[in-house]
Amino acid sequence: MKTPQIPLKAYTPPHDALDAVSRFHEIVSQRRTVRQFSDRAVPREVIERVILAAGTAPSGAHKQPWRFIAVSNSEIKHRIRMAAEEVERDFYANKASERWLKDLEVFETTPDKAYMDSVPWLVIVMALRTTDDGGQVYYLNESVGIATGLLLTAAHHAGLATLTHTPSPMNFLREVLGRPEHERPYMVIPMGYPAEDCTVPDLQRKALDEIAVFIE
Ligand code: IYR
Repeated sequence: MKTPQIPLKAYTPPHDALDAVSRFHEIVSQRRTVRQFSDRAVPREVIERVILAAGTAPSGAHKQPWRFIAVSNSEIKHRIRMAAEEVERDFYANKASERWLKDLEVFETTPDKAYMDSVPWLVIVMALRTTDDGGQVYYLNESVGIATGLLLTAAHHAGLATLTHTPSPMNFLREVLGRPEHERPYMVIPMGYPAEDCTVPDLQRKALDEIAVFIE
């Protein structure tokens, strides 16, 4: 059966294109990865919408090969923290190269992930290695990467701070969360308001001529 075609409802911004994209850039340029979170509550409805926004991502053959596990349960957050810290202790003590540790100095990261207890939500992104009924998926990393980018952007748009955390290995998540084999843990994303005294490293973003090449 052929999928029916419908007319595209094209999105027209309320401002001209340059004005619209400039406003958007202004908003997203304020996003920073945060490692100090407030315990201020975030309603579940907000997280639901953020996830719905992530779920608008394009995906290979529209298989939508992602699942977002949103955890506010203190006991489960704590179990994730404990397991993640164990993995990170091994990373800092044994796995990371000298160069890697040097590159991380500016972020002052350590195996201590105390914010995983205080942050109101941990959103764990799962990449589906097959569809839920065992079917093929395509361009899995690209698809889930785009969805995760939208998740971070939607959270930022709602005033929420995020952190992209990839403890490695992170198989423990499937067990702690009771998730099936075909869900591959992709990223752990603490999501909440930044702490009032939150600081971030003074980093600069690359200029346009460093990230873009125009061939006209
Ligand atoms: N996963 C570790 C180390 C770490 C690695 C990178 I690359 C970062 O950009 C930040 C941290 C941790 O979370 O501490």
